[in-house]
Amino acid sequence: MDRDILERNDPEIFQAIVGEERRQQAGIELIPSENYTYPEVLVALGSVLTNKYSEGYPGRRYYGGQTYTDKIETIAVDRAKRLFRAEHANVQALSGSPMNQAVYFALLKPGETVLAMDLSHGGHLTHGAPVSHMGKIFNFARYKTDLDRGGIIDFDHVLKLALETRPKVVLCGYTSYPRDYDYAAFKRVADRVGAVTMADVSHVGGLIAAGVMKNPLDLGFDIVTTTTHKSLRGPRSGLILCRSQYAKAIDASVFPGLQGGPHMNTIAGVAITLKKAAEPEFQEYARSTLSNAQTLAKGLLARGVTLVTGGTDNHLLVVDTVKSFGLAGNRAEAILDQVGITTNKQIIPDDPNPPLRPSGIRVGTPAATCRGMRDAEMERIAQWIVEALRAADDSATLNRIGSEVRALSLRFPVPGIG
Ligand code: DSN
Repeated sequence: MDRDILERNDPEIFQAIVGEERRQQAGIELIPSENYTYPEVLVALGSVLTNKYSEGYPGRRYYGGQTYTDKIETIAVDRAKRLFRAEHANVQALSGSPMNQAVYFALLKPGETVLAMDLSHGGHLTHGAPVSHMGKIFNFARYKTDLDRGGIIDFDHVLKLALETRPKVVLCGYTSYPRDYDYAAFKRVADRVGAVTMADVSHVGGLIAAGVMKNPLDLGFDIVTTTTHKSLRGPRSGLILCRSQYAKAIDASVFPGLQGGPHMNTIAGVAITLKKAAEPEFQEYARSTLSNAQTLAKGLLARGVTLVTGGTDNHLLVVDTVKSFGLAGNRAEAILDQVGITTNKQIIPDDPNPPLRPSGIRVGTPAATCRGMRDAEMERIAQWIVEALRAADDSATLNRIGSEVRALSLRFPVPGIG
């Protein structure tokens, strides 16, 4: 960003950006779906590529002047295929929701059935929440986790549901599920009913790219979707990876089915991200993201906190704040905001409370790990979370924790903030 020109010509927006930079630098980001992208990606996002219309695909565009955009998109596609061992990749989805919508429209007619996770057990809005357009257009049948067995998925139950509802798509992959996914078991269910297998791995896309979590494409899945701005550390975008037999339908569904011009500045940022994700430093980052989540979980459990499923296998934890602290999730989120620790309120499985006043919060380690925080910091964060939520209305304690959080945060620079 040419900062001077913006400061001179639109000081209101400039100051808001500076304010957000200070907020990000002075606090600890624990929202599991957030991360800090690379400075190189910020350069691409702010480049002249944003001026260009590129409807179509490389070599088959509806506008002229595509010498460089074709090159960029081809590089992004090749890197995505290589990194995820995919037969085909589409890099044009503008973000997570259109990415999943494009897949549904490629595979289903209105009214056909998708078997997906119940929202309160970790499923995503685009996995057919009744308030979403997708929930109205397609029919979503729901499986849940088995809380008596540590939050695993009961595949006898999933199979029974599949035999009853005959889904065209069996979908796994979630937004607030702290365990790994048993892709092989999902595939067995899908094969029994002749369904297409789809995994939305948006949360763990970076961990899969780094090879520290299983890749559903290696296990025979047909279609995998992932956003690029979570554990992958890229710009806000979506990737659709699939077997060749679905390539044509997926591409046509993204454009012209659902979208117009792709955001070429973002696609350049995705290409940069995918190159970085193939480097050894990224594998080390992904390993640390997982081990930090273990340390954070241990620190919370040791202080008597109730975690949904009792722990985590990935980068995120769901804290039952009602059971642990007698606080609704929105209250817990607000208290932690006050001390500079950012989390998000979260419904827990079969939550009796509504989404804006749910029973929990979600915390995760991708962003903090990106800044270089490790075990010692995770242990300290667990202590602060518990102290702050127990203190609740005690402003002296919250002020003291707030100063400590700020002091620690300033020691760990946020990438991209100069
Ligand atoms: N909003 C994302 C998340 O926080 O998980 C999913 O869309």
